Formats: sequence, C-alpha cells, structure tokens
Amino acid sequence: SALANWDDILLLTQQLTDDERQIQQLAQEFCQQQLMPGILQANRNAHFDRDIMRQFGELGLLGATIDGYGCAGINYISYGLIAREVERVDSGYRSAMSVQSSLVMHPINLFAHSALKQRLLPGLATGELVGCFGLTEANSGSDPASMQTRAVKVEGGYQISGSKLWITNAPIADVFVVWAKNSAEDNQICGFVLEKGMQGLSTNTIHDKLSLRASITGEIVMDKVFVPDENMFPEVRGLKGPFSCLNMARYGIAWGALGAAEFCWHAAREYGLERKQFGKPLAQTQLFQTKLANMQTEITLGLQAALRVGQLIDQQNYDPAMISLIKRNNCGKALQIAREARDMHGANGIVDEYHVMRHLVNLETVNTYEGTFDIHGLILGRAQTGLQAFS
Ligand code: TGC
Ligand code: FAD
Repeated sequence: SALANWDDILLLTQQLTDDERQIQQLAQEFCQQQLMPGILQANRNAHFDRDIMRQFGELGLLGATIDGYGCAGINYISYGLIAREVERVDSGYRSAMSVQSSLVMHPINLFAHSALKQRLLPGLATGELVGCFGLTEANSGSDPASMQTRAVKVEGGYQISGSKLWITNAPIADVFVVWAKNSAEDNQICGFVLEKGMQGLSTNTIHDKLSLRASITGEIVMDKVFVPDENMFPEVRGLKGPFSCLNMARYGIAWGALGAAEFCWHAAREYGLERKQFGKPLAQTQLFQTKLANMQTEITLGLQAALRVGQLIDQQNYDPAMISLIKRNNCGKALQIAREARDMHGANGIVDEYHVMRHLVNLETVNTYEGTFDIHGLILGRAQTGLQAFS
C-alpha cells in the first residue's frame, strides 16, 4: 500500500543480520517499557535514577562491544542500534550508556593493566559500578590540549591535581577515567583511573540545566589525589588516548541523535493526522507534508550513513573523519528536525507531555558535546585541505 515502509523507506532493517535485528528489538522493548514511562518525571525533577545503570547492565547493554569480563561481545552496528533506541527515549539516558561503554569501559579494556581490567570491568558491565570520563575543564573545552590538570610522579604512583568540568555521571561515579599532563614525561597527556574514596577526590553537581535534565553532570575536583602506578594507562600518550575513546562515543551519538529525531518525526506525523484546522487534518496541507518529507529524507540518509560507518568500524577500516562527518551531520539535522516538530505541534509543542521540546533542548547539548558541530566541520576541513584552522 501507499503507506508501506514509510518509516523505513530504504529498508534499513533488511540490511541488518538476524542478530542485529534481535538486539534492536530487545533494546526497543526495554526502552519503551522500562524507560519511557518515567522520563517525564525524571526530566521535571532533574533526576537520574542510578538503578537504570543496573537495568542496562542486566540486559547486556554496557560495554556491549567488549569480549569477556561479562560483556556481550556484539558488533558496532548493534551498538549503534542500541544507542538509537535509548535516545529515542532521552539523550541523557543514551549519554549514561555511551559514557560507561565507550569512554570508560572501552579505554580500560584497551589501555589498562590486566589486573585493573579484571577488577573493574565486570562491575562496570553489570552497572554495579558507574564510570565517568574527565577530559573537559572550565578553560579547556574544544581545545583539550590546553588542559591544566597535572600528574606529578611520586613513589609508587602519581599525585593528580586539577578539576574537570561538565562531566556526565561524575557525581554518582565509582570509577573516573581522567586525562592529565604528566610532568615526569614532558607534560604529555596520560590517562589515569581514579576510584571513589581516594583521598583528595571529590565531586560537585551542576544544577539547573535546561538540557539533558535526566542525566547527571558535574565537576571532578582533585587535590593531590594519590593514584597508584597500576591505575595508570601504561602505553598510550597524547591526545590520541582520549580521542580513540571519543571516536566510538561519537559514532554512537550519530545513531542516537537520529533516534531522538525519529521520535520527533513520528510525533509530528501523528499530531498532524489528528489535529484539524480549516476543516481538515494539518497532515493534509502541503507545508506539513513537505516538512514530513524533509524529516524522512534526512533521517533515512543519516541512518544509512551511520550504518555504513558501522560496517567500516566492524571491518576495522575506518578513519576518524568519517565519524566527524556523521556526528556533525546527524546531530545538526536531528536538532533541526526537533525544532520543526516542535513548531508543528503549535502551542502543545511547548508542553513536556508531547516530548518534542525535551528532545529539542537535549539535542542542543548533543550538538555541542563530543566535539561541537563547528569543530567537526574544522576536522573535516583539515582532512581535505591539509590546513588546520583551529588556532
Ligand atoms: P591534533 O593535533 O588534531 O591531534 C593530537 C593527537 O591526537 C591524534 N588524534 C586522534 N587519534 C585518534 N582519533 C581521533 N579522532 C584523533 N584526532 C586526533 C592525532 O593523530 C595526534 O596524535 P599524535 O600521535 O600526533 O600526538 O590535536 P589538536 O589539539 O589540534 O585537536 C584539535 C581538535 C579540535 C580536533 C580536537 O581537540 C577536538 O576534537 N576537540 C573537541 C573536544 C571534544 O570532543 N571533547 C569531548 C569531551 S568528552 C565529552 O564530551 C563526553 S559527553 C559524553 C556524553 O554524555 O555522551
Ligand atoms: P568552547 O570550546 O568554548 O566553544 C564555544 C563555541 O566556540 C562553540 O560554538 C565552538 O564550536 C566554537 N569554537 C571553539 N573553537 C573554535 C575555533 N577554533 N573556531 C571556530 N569556532 C570555535 N566533557 C567531558 O570531558 N566528559 C563528559 O562526560 C562531558 N559531558 C558533558 C555533558 C554535558 C551536558 C555537556 C553540556 C558537556 C559535556 N562535556 C563533557 C563537555 C563537552 O565536551 C564540551 O562542552 C565541548 O567539547 C565544547 O567545549 P566548551 O563547552 O568549552 O565550548
């Protein structure tokens, strides 16, 4: 019929394997049944329920691409599909999942001493432990090379001082992956794993956010925190340490942002079919239909691009510029789609029960973190001209 496959017009689902389809379905059922019913209240109260991490863990959604340590060992296409389903509910929930998976478990698995992996990864996989990733500082956002946090070599370990700001999950974290300049090695950036309870380590919560309210964000304060040698990443030096984690998180965001956009598109379509003005459904007007067509087009193309990058990551044949392309495009398009959907809901669009404005304000953050829209433009510009325009 004319309506067949309107929401999957290029048959993306057909391009997935049975396993990938099953994982998406599992994630979708969990998100719609367990997360969606509580999101309005969580967003109103600016509350992140820590138990959600345990629920993610129970389903195998944390560190899902890792082999061993109780992790699921699935591919990156599946990881993207999970991010899409979680963010269809709320970008803040996807944030919690992607920080734990890509920014905490992934670097520990890749870079940490084996004893630390054995000790921390199983608890992070079940969600018993919550992790956070500290790269950004008050005066170092897009330019992390300018960070001030310092590690000083002392007997048996390092002493870390400084503070990290805008850190997802920091106030509830047990495990802190922190990047600092190591004065014993010519101020090269090194990675350290701090643990709750270490002397001199504390956190503050950022209150009154208008975006990502169902996610908890804060500051990590480090006052000469002693970190033993075994909690340092022994091999990796420089920004490629944090960036190799960011690649994976940014890839997940490219899928996730489109999950939020899909929610907004479907909501606008349903609203237009129900709502009548001038004696007919809004969905029967030319403007409304072309807006829906634009949403369908951008989401369909963005998902195909994310799927392609997922295939290339799974084949270990990817370049970070590809990820910048889809992170930038899909976040920017999702933000425009959420804005349009808000408009198409008229006055109701500003009420939280319709969800579109929550997605819209969330996507403002998603377009900013993990490299802003413009920073990814500059990464792509450098990759095609060989000229860096950052500084
Ligand atoms: P640049 O000279 O470009 O690079 C320094 C070194 O890093 C290597 N590198 C990469 N390696 C792997 N993957 C990538 N994507 C890489 N990008 C760069 C590079 O090869 C070089 O290695 P080496 O061996 O030569 O030292 O560094 P730059 O200082 O010029 O960087 C410029 C820029 C703008 C590209 C970069 O700093 C940038 O991407 N800025 C954005 C910062 C950012 O994304 N922050 C994210 C913080 S975490 C976060 O937001 C989490 S939110 C989580 C949530 O809640 O979901
Ligand atoms: P700035 O770098 O000050 O940028 C401000 C504006 O200037 C942007 O529009 C930017 O595109 C533009 N700009 C910057 N440089 C240039 C240039 N050279 N040319 C042209 N334009 C430029 N960080 C973490 O480390 N861990 C986390 O878990 C984490 N979670 C976050 C959660 C939330 C809710 C938010 C809002 C942020 C989080 N961040 C986290 C921080 C995030 O990564 C930074 O906000 C982001 O990298 C941008 O840095 P900034 O905010 O300092 O903006």
